[in-house]
Order: sequence, then C-alpha cells, then structure tokens
Amino acid sequence: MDRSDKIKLTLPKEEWLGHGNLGCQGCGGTLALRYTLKALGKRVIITIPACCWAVIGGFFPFTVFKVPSTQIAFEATGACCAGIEAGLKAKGIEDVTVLGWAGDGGTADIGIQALSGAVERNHNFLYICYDNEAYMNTGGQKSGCTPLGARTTTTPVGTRGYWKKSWKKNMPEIMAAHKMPYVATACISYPEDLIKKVKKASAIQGPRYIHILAPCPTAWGYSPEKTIAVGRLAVESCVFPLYEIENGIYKITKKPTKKIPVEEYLLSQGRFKHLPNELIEFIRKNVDKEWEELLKKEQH
Ligand SMILES: Cc1ncc(C[n+]2csc(CCOP(=O)(O)OP(=O)(O)O)c2C)c(N)n1
Repeated sequence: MDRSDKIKLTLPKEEWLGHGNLGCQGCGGTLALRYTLKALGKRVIITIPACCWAVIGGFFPFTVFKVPSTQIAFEATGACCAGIEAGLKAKGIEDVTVLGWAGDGGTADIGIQALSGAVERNHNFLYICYDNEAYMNTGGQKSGCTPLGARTTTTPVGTRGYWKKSWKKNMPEIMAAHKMPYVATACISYPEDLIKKVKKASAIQGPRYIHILAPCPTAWGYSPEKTIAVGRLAVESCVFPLYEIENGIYKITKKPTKKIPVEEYLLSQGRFKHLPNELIEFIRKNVDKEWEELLKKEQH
C-alpha cells in the first residue's frame, strides 16, 4: 500500500511523464504539462515547437514522455496539429486528443499565424500555451507576453530604465475573438482548477485554447521553492485572473476572497525590483481596470 491509498487524492494518480526531466528547479512549465497529461491520459499526441519543453523532455531513448510527442519548427505548432488531426481522421481514429504545447513566444509571437489559421479552419485540437512570460529556453528574452515593467535580457534595466514598455499581449482574448468553443486561463498553483479545465476542453469538439501561467524562478528572479506561492500571488492580486469562455459566455473560476495588493506580487520577483512607485501605481490601476472589465463580461 503506498501513501496515496491512505489519503484522498484530489489529482489523478496516473503520471504520463517519467522521472528525471531536464527542467530547472521549481519550473512551472514542467508542472503545467504534468498536470495537463494527468487530465488527458494516454490517448494523446503532443506537438512541441522550439521552447523549454523541447529540452525538458530529454533525448531518445531517455525521454520522460510516456505518450507520443513530436518536435517541430518554432512557428508551426498550429499547422502541425491540423496535419495530425487530418491524419487521424483519415484513419478513422477518434479517441486521440491532438495537443499543441507551446511557450508564450511560440504562441503569442512566432506561432500566432499558424494557430489562428488552424482555429479559423475549425480543426479539432487542443492548444495550450504555458506562459512563463519570456523566451526562456534561449536565455530570457522579452516576448509579447512579457508584462509591462519586467526586466528581461533584451529589456535590461541598467541606468536608463529599458524595462518592457508595452502591456502584455492578451492571448486568451485574441483567441476568444476567433469565436472558438472554449478558451480558458489556468495557473499551476491551482492544479484542480487546471485539470478540470483540461478535462472539460478535451471533451469539446473543435479548436480549444488554454493559457496557463507557469512561473519561472530562473528568469523571474525568486527562489525555486516559491513557484507555487508566486503563481498564487498572480491570481490573488488579479494580475492573472482565472476564467473560462465557453461559447462566448465568461465565467471567472476563482474570485479572490481578499484581493492582495499588486505590489506584493511584483515585489516577490527580481524582474520587477527596479520599478519606481509611479509605475507600480500605473500597473495597479490597469490591473484593477481589467479586473472590473472581466467582472462586467461575466455578467453579460
Ligand atoms: C525560427 C526560429 N527562431 C528562433 C529560434 C530559437 N529559439 C528556440 S527556443 C526559443 C524561445 C522559445 O520561447 P517560448 O516559446 O516562450 O518558450 P520557452 O523557451 O519560454 O519555454 C527561441 C527563440 C528557433 N528555434 N527558430
């Protein structure tokens, strides 16, 4: 009898990733795929472009994947998923989830065209972006999903304040504008919520999109054991709200009982340590405004 026979588990027991992955200590992206596969089970084919996960899985024959996976060019996740889906259809196979698994750079920047095209053509696939808010595999360069104010290797601070100057690209809203059947956000700090959404998405026909916040200790500048806590701060400060959009209907899945101050989230990480008070105040106002807008969308 192992420990899990004695305690009530809230997460599926099955693991579809083996031990010994090559992720950094405290990698949020690694948890994101681990939980996703717990939700999907073994009937899945994963498409992974250039990103941290192209490395984390390790090399054949030592790969941690216990399910089929393909690695393709950085920009091609959407196109590859569409091709796999067409192939499965031609063979009459209907019980396999086609999963696109890409970082925020591969999704919001270089892969957005292939993703948008595949969604517009109504392919039957699940696309998940694990968002660590920069190009981490190549050293932490800024992406379209890097939040305003963050220090990255291409937005260094130095004496001149070259932090990221533009607001984070809102991928869930961009995907929702495609009028697809299911769009959701999730965070690795709330695995039950994440798994519920992946399970729900896997039962829906057509294109589906989930955006998972996956904190990265290496580039965000906090110690590895704080990954879960940092993810919680993002959600509880409303910087990264958890919600789903099912056929255009918004539902917030986690409303913080007590909204924590935005600066508590920002100052938990080295990448925001340089921020002057005025900029923290500007970010706070925008976070509050976006949260109010989301609450209104939920009511309609
Ligand atoms: C066309 C092309 N440009 C650049 C690269 C180099 N490259 C490999 S991974 C990567 C970063 C990927 O960032 P992201 O998608 O955010 O995933 P993460 O590394 O953060 O997991 C880059 C720039 C590439 N492989 N192909």
